[in-house]
Amino acid sequence: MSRPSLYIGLDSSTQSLSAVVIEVHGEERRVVLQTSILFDEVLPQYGTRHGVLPQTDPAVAVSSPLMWAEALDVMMERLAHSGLDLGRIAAISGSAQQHGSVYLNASAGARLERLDSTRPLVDSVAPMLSRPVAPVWLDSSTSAECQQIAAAVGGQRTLATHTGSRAFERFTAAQIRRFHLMDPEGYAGTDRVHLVSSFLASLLIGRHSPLDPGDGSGMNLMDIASHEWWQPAVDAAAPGLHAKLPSIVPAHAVVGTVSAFWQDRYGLPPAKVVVWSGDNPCSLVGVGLVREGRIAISLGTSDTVFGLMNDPRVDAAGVGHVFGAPTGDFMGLTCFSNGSLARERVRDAYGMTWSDFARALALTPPGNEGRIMLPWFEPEITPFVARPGVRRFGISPDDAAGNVRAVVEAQSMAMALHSRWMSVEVDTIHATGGAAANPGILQVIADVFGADVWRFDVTNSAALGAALRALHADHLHHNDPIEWDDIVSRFVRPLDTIPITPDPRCNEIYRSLTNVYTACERQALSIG
Ligand code: XUL
Repeated sequence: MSRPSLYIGLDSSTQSLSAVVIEVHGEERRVVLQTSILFDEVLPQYGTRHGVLPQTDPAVAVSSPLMWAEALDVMMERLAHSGLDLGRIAAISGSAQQHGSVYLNASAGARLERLDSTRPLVDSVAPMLSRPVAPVWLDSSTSAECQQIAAAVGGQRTLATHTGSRAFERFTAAQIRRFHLMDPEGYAGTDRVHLVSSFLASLLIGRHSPLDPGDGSGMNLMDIASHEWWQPAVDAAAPGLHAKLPSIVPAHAVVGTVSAFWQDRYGLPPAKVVVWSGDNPCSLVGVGLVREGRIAISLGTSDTVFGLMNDPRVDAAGVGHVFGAPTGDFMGLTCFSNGSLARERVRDAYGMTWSDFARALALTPPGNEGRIMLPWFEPEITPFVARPGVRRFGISPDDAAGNVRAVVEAQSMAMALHSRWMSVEVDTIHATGGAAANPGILQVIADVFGADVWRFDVTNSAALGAALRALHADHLHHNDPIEWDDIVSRFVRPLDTIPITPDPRCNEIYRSLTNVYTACERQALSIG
């Protein structure tokens, strides 16, 4: 009988680099290792807070590409010493926070080919950078550039129809444009603009890696239907940009093998490297969504609502995004930046623990007696709020329990309201992320959506999704394809035997409260 194969999924998220290793032996498939490196703790020399470099302007959010590279070095060393039989690694793929961009100079191509395995990876990477920092998805400083790009291509709707989203501040086109305008010399000295995903894949394979349609669709530059760069947007972003962009390959493409650097440094085999993707496309398969009809809610640094779509239905109101899915279909996604961040702020404001927070939720009535909060502690992506500030309607800041319920209800109603554009009939929700451990929060979500909520033990859903993509691509490569349903059913199982079900009376309450919430949002945004 053949030896079991290992597949590695890496996830470079905002705050950490994680790895999930799965073992496949015929019909037997299981996760054999999960491990994470928290950037702030393990690599404090870079000075990040929650993975982002401190800035005086709250609209600016950048991080360090060298920190991500060093984390990859540390992770590979960790895997090499984990006791795994490295010779059995069949393929590696990866996931990374979406939208972030890394700027490399013309020497990068040659330098990638001769990374010095006797020295830390960062020593070889530092001279490749044409910009020391990488803007990340939390950045909201590019409103002017968004307007300029939208105007140049004939308006937001045209841009959304082609690229899957209207112009968004954190999307790569606006970020590249701002770099070109603020630092023309730095832009001129840039030979290749990578996403975080393709940058890290390049370090693994020792040459410039292409990117996949899932991450490519987070740039406002790729034609969502043809998976090619959409020239009007590319031209609108910055001069000469087309030549600086990676190529786009299908999500199952093998882009190279683990380079000599890793073989010599840690004894890794020349395993296949499958193109990396964004964390949301990877999470889609990591939470088992390979067909239309269900959605996932990920309660993490950002809260995201996403689901697979058979067709690229674009959001007319412009809050949501259409990305490519690893299955070759599409996915709809709406992102909220005040996710765990807002829940933590409320918890901390009243000196609570998470248990106190859960108790406060349990002690307050669904609907909170009609009281509403808009929890915009930081700039918000959905709806777009440039200047943060918490708004309270009928609720006193002194009412600790009332504020706990208010933040959870507001977030749930915002998720329901701003995901309607996907036109997915939702009867089942897959909940993941840290806050999915709190059943009280999931009950509010079930009641607001009127849907069953299943919890999944996938704090590492993106890394797991990347490992599953590696498995899927490797089998395809050997003309032995495995159906996506089959792949996810072995790995993605709910934590509980029964779901959290909606209470019809509470669902009724939230139906009318969502109208009130909508009016509050509109008033706060001065559009109603
Ligand atoms: C999605 C988004 C975030 C990041 C988080 O559009 O901005 O979910 O991908 O890593």
